[in-house]
Amino acid sequence: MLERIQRENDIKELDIEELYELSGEIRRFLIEKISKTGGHLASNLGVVELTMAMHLMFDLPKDKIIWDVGHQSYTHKLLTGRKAGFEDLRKYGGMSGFPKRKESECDAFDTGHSSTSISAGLGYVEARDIRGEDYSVISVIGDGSLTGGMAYEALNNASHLKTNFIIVLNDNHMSISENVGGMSKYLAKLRTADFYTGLKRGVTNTLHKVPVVGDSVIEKIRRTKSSIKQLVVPGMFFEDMGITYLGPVPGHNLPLLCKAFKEAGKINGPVLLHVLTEKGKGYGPAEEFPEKFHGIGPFDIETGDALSKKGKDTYTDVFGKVICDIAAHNPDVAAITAAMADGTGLDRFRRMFRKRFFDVGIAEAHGVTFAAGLAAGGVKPVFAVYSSFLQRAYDQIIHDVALQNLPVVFAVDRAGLVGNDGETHQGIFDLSYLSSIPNMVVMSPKHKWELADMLRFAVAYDGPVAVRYPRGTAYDRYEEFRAPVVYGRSEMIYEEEDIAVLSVGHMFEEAVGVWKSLKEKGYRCTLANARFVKPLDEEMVERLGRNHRLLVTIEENVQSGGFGEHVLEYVSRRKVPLHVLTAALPDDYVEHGNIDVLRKETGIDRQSITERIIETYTKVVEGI
Ligand SMILES: Cc1ncc(C[n+]2csc(CCOP(=O)(O)OP(=O)(O)O)c2C)c(N)n1
Repeated sequence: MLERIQRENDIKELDIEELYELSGEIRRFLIEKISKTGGHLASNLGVVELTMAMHLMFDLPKDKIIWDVGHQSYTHKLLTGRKAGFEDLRKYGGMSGFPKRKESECDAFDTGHSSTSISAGLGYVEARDIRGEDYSVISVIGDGSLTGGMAYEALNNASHLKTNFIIVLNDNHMSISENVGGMSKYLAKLRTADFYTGLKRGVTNTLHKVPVVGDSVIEKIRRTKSSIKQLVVPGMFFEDMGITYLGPVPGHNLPLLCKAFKEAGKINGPVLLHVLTEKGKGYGPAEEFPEKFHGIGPFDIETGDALSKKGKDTYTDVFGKVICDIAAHNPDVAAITAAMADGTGLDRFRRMFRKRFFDVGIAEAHGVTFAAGLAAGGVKPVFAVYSSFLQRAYDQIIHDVALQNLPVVFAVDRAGLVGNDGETHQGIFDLSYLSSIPNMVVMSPKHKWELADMLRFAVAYDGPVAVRYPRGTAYDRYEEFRAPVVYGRSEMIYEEEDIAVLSVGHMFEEAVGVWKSLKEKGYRCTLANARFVKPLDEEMVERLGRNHRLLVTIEENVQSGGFGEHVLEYVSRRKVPLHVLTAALPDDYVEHGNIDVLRKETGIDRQSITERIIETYTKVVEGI
């Protein structure tokens, strides 16, 4: 059947038996491909029928399907003629793991971060209505993503609509791990309601047909506070906001899903279609361990075991262990995650210090202000968060934390290039956005021991402080370089003259390579580790200015506003006699791919940096 799907809307040629066959083929295809390339499996297996139903009931690319996060769009990609793309899924130059407008006309909106789909969908709806156009807009949001505040802002804003807008709530009661919070509990109650009696319009119509039951009775039912109302009119939370609730619909029943979409399409206003799906559906290991199969590397299909064996500690592992050790000795330390307990290494903390662990849902902005509140109340919060997701909370960091100089620790994971997740997930802006904030201290460790030392320093520090470290194996050489972390002080590793290489955090590993090749080629070269991006170690810059001609900064962050620019600004302002060469990422978004390939492509691999240094130094010496 899959062979017959060459492009969008081809699915409409299949009869019901063939459609059932297709759903099985899609699942087998996804399991087989993702077992080789890695990717998001469990969420995709859960939405096979839901995606098929949308493709059957709507007309792409005229109608707009907007995925939230977008990690569950693989079936959508298959049904829009992108089967061949799965060979190179998430590889450099290959197909993205997320919807991309530049990849297909059928991808209505780019995503990667959560809780945006209702806002974007509402924008489409208003644009459609302003321009007098005629198409359907369907935003698909998971129950996990519905923990993000933006989703509520959008629902609130959508309530006035008098034209159709379909919001599909894809409820598998899971975020990456078990979903959290009051809305999740509320949805759990709705799950037991019957789809047909749950169709509010149906209920209203039925009541109208009974002679003695008039509008007043219906109104009374709607106004009562009793749980009986819940049985008659489920989804009151949405209904009371002016959003028609339809459901819950069994999410693996294709005919029922199609019927529900037909109903939803008739409503002149916003409608929330509550669809119940199972994460990992159709593949035993993913059904049993949906968290493990949320995003996974290559694995063995028979056993479900990951093919890459656990190697050395990652920076995340080191953070997870050290923060538990710190908390064991300091009862004031609390940890916060925004739905990423495992990803950030806080799973152990969750088990060990239940009362001091907070999963706030996919709500980074709230997480930051919540941390500020904890700090104001005397607790020492450590917010472990991915660099790209912390972007969401820029104002909260300024307004709620830094302005009041509150001692919140930001453990900024996945800083720098992250690889296969691509543009939306690269953590390449944090040095710029954090170091522009007054009161903020920004550090980055060169190896695993320094991460431990910096975390201890950060927890003891009385003000806002960020420690940023990357994805992947923690560097475990140069253990002997472990001088105590001193506020605002960098670290000299090897001192010579002429050329000085000053690196930030994990780029130390590349810097060592650069330094070695320069030495091999006969250059005299100093190697130093910045440690602090803010405040800048001005003394070190002055010291290097005395016997060097070229200072090279190396960081995995965009050039604009990054460490190199801070050094440049200082050198220029204080007229330090140094030429500065900044190795950083260009003013651009970096697509998906292997990190080594991406570094090469963006010119921050050791070979490219070495070549640039030699070229620049030659010019400096020749006075060009
Ligand atoms: C702002 C932001 N924070 C965190 C994440 C990481 N993340 C990706 S998917 C996901 C869970 C989403 O759960 P849900 O919406 O229920 O989708 P499901 O995977 O269960 O289908 C999280 C936390 C993200 N993409 N964006």
